[in-house]
Amino acid sequence: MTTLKGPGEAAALNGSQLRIAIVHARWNSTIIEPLVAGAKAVLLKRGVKEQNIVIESVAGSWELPIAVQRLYSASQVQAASRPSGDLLGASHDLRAVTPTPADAPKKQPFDAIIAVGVLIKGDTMHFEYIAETVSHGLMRVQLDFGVPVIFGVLTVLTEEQAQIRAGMIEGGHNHGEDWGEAAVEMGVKRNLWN
Ligand code: DLZ
Repeated sequence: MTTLKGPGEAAALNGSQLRIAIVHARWNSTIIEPLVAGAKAVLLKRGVKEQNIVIESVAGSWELPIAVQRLYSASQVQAASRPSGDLLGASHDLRAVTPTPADAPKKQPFDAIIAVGVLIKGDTMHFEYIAETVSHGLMRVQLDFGVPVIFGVLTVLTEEQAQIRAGMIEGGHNHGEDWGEAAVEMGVKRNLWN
């Protein structure tokens, strides 16, 4: 079915091989919390394993681009320095090779990162500067690093608009769920297109 608003249905996606990060701002935390919960619930529904979902926070939305950039870089370094099928302990003794337990976190770079923030317009120009700069910053990270960065930043004029988009008000819809879907879709497709 086609819808006027929203992304519509993607083909059934299997996120079981994905590692996904959610980085969220702490400003406007009562709205951030349901958005993050909604995103995480969809990741789990799509098969992403709990241990492969990393959630980090930063003070405000302004900090999101650098946080996404550093988290992704760190995940690349980790993946390069620690092969899967891990050698726990004595790495020269082949008898010490221990298979990675099924519930161990994956050591691959993140397949997608969701950046979550809530910017509410105030009386000054802060909103405009932060909204525009953060949008550009997140786009830059995703293109420079080739990792999908899901734009989970609400830029709203009132708190009520944000609450509607966090599904906190009757008739609203939790956009965090859409961000979770987008992360799985882009994680899977990015790996196909590699
Ligand atoms: C300063 C500020 C203001 C006024 N409003 C918001 C907001 O609505 N949402 C948000 O995520 N962050 C806000 N911040 C904080 C900035 O993003 C940033 O954390 C600080 O300027 C420190 O760099």
